[in-house]
Formats: sequence, structure tokens, C-alpha cells
Amino acid sequence: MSTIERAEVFVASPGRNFVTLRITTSDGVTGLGDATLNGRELAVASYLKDHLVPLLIGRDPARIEDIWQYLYRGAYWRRGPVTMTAIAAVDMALWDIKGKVANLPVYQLLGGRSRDGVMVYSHASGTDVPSLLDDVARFRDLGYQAIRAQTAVPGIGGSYGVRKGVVYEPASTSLPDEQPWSTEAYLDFAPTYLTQVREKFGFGFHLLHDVHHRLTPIEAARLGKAVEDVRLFWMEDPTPAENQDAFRLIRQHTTTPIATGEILNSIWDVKDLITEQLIDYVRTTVTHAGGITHLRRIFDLAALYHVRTGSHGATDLSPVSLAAAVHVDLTVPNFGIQEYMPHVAETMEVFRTGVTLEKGMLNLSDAPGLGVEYDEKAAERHPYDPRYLPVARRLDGSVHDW
Ligand code: GCO
Ligand code: MG
Repeated sequence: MSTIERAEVFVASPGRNFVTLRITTSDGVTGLGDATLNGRELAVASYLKDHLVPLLIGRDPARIEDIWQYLYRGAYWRRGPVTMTAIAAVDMALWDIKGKVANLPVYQLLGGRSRDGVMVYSHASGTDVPSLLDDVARFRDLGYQAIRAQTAVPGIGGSYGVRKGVVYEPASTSLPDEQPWSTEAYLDFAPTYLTQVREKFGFGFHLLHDVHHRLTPIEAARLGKAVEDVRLFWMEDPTPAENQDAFRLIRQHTTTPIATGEILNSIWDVKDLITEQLIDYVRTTVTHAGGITHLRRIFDLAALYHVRTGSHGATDLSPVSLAAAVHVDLTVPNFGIQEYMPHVAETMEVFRTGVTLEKGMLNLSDAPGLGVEYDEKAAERHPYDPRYLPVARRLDGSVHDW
């Protein structure tokens, strides 16, 4: 029997920080998993190195489900981003190994293709409305079928999701950036620019918007109602999702579809949202929600309640995570959309992947496993670079949800 012989954790910053797990079997087969938790990278690296790797050595890598249950139940302490990201990395690496052993891409092991490609949405943003409209035009020209639109709110000096240069990277190298926030200004402004996007470009593409957890339920209900004519594909994270019940109030007031889940980590965190049909899209990601094994379980529950998938895919997830997401997206019956931001060139020199993009659709090569290779030598040129995500403060100086 082949056994797990080695499990190594790499922390590197090719463009931005990534934590990568590589498992090697006694037959010399390797598997990769993404263990990146933006701004808290070393906590997951330590969880893996100090607590999970010693439990993995000598185990049968083929027993993916059993290892998942052993790590999850065996910890006694349940859920949470650090634990679920560490378990996810192990799970992804084991699926990668299983695919390589079978000489099949992981999506074949998950039941094969349900679709020819995976529709993605890209991120248009602007410091004002004209620059947003230019950015939307650029993504339309590139052939994207779905575009998220975010603009800085006039008068308050910023907002979530506005790119500074070519790349959107909210994490800063010093202490967290402190950014001002005014709910009143945002609520007055957001519907006007979303309307201008539709006025200029029409309805022939999907338009999305991310509220980034900043409203109360009644404020979110007001925004959802105000943008009904814009026919958003979704309004994302309208309110912090720890309180699942809060979504009921939004739901009662608006037909704007709702998406949430990028900061949630387990089926238990989304259970009520799904079974009570309080959301339309579940955005848990393969890296932060327990890997392919657990994500499939969440998506299958969602399918029973007409909830579709919309996996988080920001660049703070590595190309291993994106590849794993696309394997799942190709197979699940209730796929909705996949978030996609291109990684910078330095990242792609370290992670060589078979994921391709054409006309706003992602696809995979037929490489066995996840189809990603990690260049350890290239990674060594980019040491870890500690960073923090920003903090938002209301105009009176008090902390708000970022
Ligand atoms: C999104 C997100 C992200 C997060 C980021 C935090 O919808 O893409 O909200 O960009 O802010 O993942 O690390
Ligand atoms: Mg988001």
C-alpha cells in the first residue's frame, strides 16, 4: 500500500502571500493544496506543520473521506477559518494525488463534466463614475459575460473594491490601512452608478455588486429594492453573515438576488441560509471551507433548495485553489458563476496551471489531478511578506465592518 511519506508547507510571496501544502506518497506521487488565509497566513502554516502533518505520515492517501473526518472530528474544536483552511489544503492535495494515480483529471473523479466551461465574473472599478464606465467597457471588449462594478463613494475618500493600479490588492505591508466609511453616502450613491452602467451598456451581460458586509439588514433591504430595475445578477454580502437570520428581513423586501459565503467555512455556517432559501448563491470557497470533499457537500445541500454556486475567487487564493474550484464548477449541477481575477506574472511563474480563459469562460487541460505544478525554486526568490487587510472606520472614528 502506498502511504503518505512527506508533507511540506511552503510560505512565499510571489506577487502576494500564499501558503501551499505538498504531500508526497511512498510511490513518489505529489499533491498540492492551497492553505492561504489572507492576513493570517502563518496561523494556518503552523496548524498544518505542527498539528496535521504528524497525523498524516504513514496514512493511506486514497482514504480522502476518512482522513477528512479524522482531522475534523479528531480536533474536537469545530469549524473556523484556520482549521477549515488547513483541512482544505490536505483534502485538495489528496484529490490531486488520487487523480494522478488514476491518470484522470479530478473533475472526472467527481462525475465528469456537466458543462463545457465555467462562466466567470471580472472586477470593474473606478475612482469615479467615468473611470468605472471605462473599466466596464474594457471588460466587455475582453469578452467577459459577467462584470462586478464598484466605485469609490464621493466625499468619503474610498470604498471597498476600488483598484489603485492594474492589480487590486487591499492588504498593506505595514499595519492595516484605516479607511473611512459612510453608510448614508454609499446608500445614496451606489444605485446611481449601477443605473448608469445599465444605461450605457444595456442588459446583455450580468452585472454584480459586492456590499462587503457593510449594511444592516434594513439598509440592505433598501439597497436591494433601489436596484431592482438594474437587475443585478447578485448583491453580495449585504450584511455580515454570522447572523444567518438577518437575511430573512432582506429577503422579505426585495427580489434582488443575494450571495454570501466567502468568509464562512462549513456547511453548518450556511445551513439555515440554504434550507430556508434566504440566499440565491452560496460563495464558500474550496480553500476556506474544507476542500473539495466539504464544498461538494455544501453545494449538494444547496442544490436541494434552488441555491446555486458562486465560489469566491479573489487573487488572495492561489492558482491551486482556482484549479480546484474549476474542477468542482465543471461538475456540479447547480453551478452559478465563478469569481475570477487574474494572478500577476510572478504568481504564475511559481504555480504552473492548466486553467485557461476564453470569452469569459474558464476551462481545464486534461492533465491528471488538479493540473497545477509548484516551482519551489522560483518560490524561494519571493520570501514571505507580512501584510494586513484594511480596517474601516465610520466618520465619527468608530470601527465598522470592512
Ligand atoms: C471578493 C472579496 C475579496 C475579499 C478578499 C479578502 O468578493 O472578491 O470580497 O476580494 O475582500 O478575499 O482577503
Ligand atoms: Mg466579496
